Amino acid sequence: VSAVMTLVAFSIFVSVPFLSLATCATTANDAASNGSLLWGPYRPNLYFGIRPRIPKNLLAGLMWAKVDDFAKVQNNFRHTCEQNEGMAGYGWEEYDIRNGGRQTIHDAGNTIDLTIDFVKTSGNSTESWAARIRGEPRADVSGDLKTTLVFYAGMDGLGSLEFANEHDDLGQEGTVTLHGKTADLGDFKIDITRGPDTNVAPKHHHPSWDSKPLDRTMASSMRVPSNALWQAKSIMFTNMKSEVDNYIAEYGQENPPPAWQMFTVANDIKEGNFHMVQKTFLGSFEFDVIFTAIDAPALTSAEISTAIVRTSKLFQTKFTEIFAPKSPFTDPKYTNFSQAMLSNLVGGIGYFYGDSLVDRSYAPEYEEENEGFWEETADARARAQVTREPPTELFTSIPSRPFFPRGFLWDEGFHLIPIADWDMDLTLEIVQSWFNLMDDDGWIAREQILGPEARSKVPQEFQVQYPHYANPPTLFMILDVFVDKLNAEKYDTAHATALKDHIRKFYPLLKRQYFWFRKTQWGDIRSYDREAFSMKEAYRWRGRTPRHILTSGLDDYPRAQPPHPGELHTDLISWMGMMSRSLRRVAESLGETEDASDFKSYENAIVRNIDDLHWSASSSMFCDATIDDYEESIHVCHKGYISLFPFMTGLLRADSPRLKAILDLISEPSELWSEYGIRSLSKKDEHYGTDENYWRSPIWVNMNYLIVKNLLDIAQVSGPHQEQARQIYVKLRRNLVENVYREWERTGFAWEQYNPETGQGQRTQHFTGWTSLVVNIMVMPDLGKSGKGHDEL
Ligand code: 6A9
Repeated sequence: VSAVMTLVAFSIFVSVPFLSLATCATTANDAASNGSLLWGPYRPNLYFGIRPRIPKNLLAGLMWAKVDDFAKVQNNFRHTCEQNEGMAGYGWEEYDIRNGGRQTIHDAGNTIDLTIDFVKTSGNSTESWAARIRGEPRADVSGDLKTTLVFYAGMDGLGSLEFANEHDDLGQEGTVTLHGKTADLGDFKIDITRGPDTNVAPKHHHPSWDSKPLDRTMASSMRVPSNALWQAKSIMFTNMKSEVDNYIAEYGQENPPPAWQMFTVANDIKEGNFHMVQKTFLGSFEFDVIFTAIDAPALTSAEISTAIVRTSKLFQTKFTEIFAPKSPFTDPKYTNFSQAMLSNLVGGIGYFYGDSLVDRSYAPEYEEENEGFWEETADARARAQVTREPPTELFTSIPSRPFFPRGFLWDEGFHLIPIADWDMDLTLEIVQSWFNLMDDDGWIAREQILGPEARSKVPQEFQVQYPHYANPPTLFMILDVFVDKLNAEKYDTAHATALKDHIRKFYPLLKRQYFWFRKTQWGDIRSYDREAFSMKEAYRWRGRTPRHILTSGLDDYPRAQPPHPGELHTDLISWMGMMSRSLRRVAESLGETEDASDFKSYENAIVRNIDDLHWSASSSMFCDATIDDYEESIHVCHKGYISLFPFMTGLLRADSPRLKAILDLISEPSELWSEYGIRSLSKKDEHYGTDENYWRSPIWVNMNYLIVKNLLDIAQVSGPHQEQARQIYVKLRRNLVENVYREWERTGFAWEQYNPETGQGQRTQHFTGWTSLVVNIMVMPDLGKSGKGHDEL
């Protein structure tokens, strides 16, 4: 009973973040009209959170906890995805953004496995959806498991939402219904069903429950500030706490109700903008949440069952067509794995809306012209004049639901590689959404931290974005995919025309961003004594500190020491080469011939200068460059991903004299090769595995994807290194897939990076962003000869 005291000591408050200036996103109506994309689990930071792709509208979510122990209930409540909640794996096993899919949640801490089938059905005019929520006690459960679940819906902004039931009906009618209305959605209802008769409520054995609904369904309404709605768990606890206080006032410490009767929201239906439905079950359970237009018949439980089966079949058929793994990954275990990886990537797509913080002071310190510039820029950042930019929207996939549930620019180009094969129109929507964020100069912020919910996950010093900081332009890799589609003969004319129209719409933005990169990230080549400078193609990331170039994406990879304004970066010039090439191809496909020839000459000059400025003959590798104490230009060589960049961005031809050295470096076990993938830094580098060791040895799947893909390209055309490339390709492809698979099987998760000595997944858990590229790697051709190519290396 003393535990009752501890629970009374909840530290609960609902903080009210800054008022946001509501502006209307111009694309909201487009979004609403794109029916099959309207609804989804677009709050991927939650285990299950639904919203439409419309700003300031309905938000729904699910929370649950095991309720057998006073002291633990508060910590047991699940809502936002967290890495430290003892999950034994969770995620989408099948998911197609158009139809829905199935998520399972293995909640070891609460000894329950949840299965959530989410299905979308489009009626005549309205999009409907249903979620079937099922719980099954885990094998190791002790005694009678009592689980409480709270489904909530909140109305952000203008619109109404209220219970249709009278207080007394609950439990008698079985279904609890919310009625709502917004300008975009019209009149709608949400039914929370009672579920089948197999559901059992815990026995009622305390006088406090004499007047409560027998099936333990409680409905509770509250009014909370719109911009605090995302704090649903605190809101619920606030509500629960006053109930708990009431129980204690009435029954004292001597005879309190058991935990599962005490941890309840108030059974209190009234006007408000936040409504909860709480259900408590003994053992396994099932119920549905159904969204339909108000005058449409709600989907019956049988119809939902049919929709679930149909959704699964459609997914399986489509998956087999597009992503059936190729040899040697034909075992069904790889198919399940691949389906889960793709589904988590697509199921992780979110819709974000909110204001963001930008320093638009354009302070002179940010010019980075002087030696020691990083001290000036650090000072300037400390004194930053931060403006709160008006709300923007972003439709994007994310690196990781528990840890980075928001958009990252260069991650997104990688995410869209599998997505483009799966759903081209979806890809266009996402690319469009990102390009809509571009400012007048051509800048897109690297990290999209929109609104207070997103900011709550980011330490303050990382919240502000700077309009002179770049990030690799990986969305241009997707433009290449678009152009490939256009050029593919089998692409039908209607699709090709639509795609071309889209690209034409993007085109001015692409150019604007390209010239923003050239204007802001140019490299100073005055101190370099080289020939081929007519085109001055050289580049330097802005925003570096002695230890990091966060803007490059390879945060702590070793670079020139100390930083110097005359430094030149191999990865950035390579990205610029890739960008020039894609733009040239886009311009060609649109018939913009003059532009195409301009981009072609930039492309050529970049390729020439990569060789001229970045190839170190003495080290036989590509290197960064800088200016030393004697004002001489020198190379800064650290074998690793940076030295592979001209290759990884597809700028080395099959007959390039540099290729042999690259292939040797990749395949050398004492340098980059490991049994689990290519390491970020050579084992022989003095910085190998040191300090943060983020990009200083671990294996990253996005970079490995580029390596495999370019090996494949070299292996498929005749050339002096074709056979060597083929052999490395066969073995690397196998190592990568097998390792990510093994770790997924072992831990239940995909990981941010993999340990080069053991292959173990590490850093961020549930990293379902670019690690999902294994899906594409599995469908690449097996170039192994007689099935044992892997033994030839
Ligand atoms: C800091 C801490 C809860 C780092 O995947 C996103 C990025 C990549 O773009 C980048 O290349 N990740 C890579 O080096 C993760 C960045 C996370 C920054 C957030 C706040 C959160 O604390």
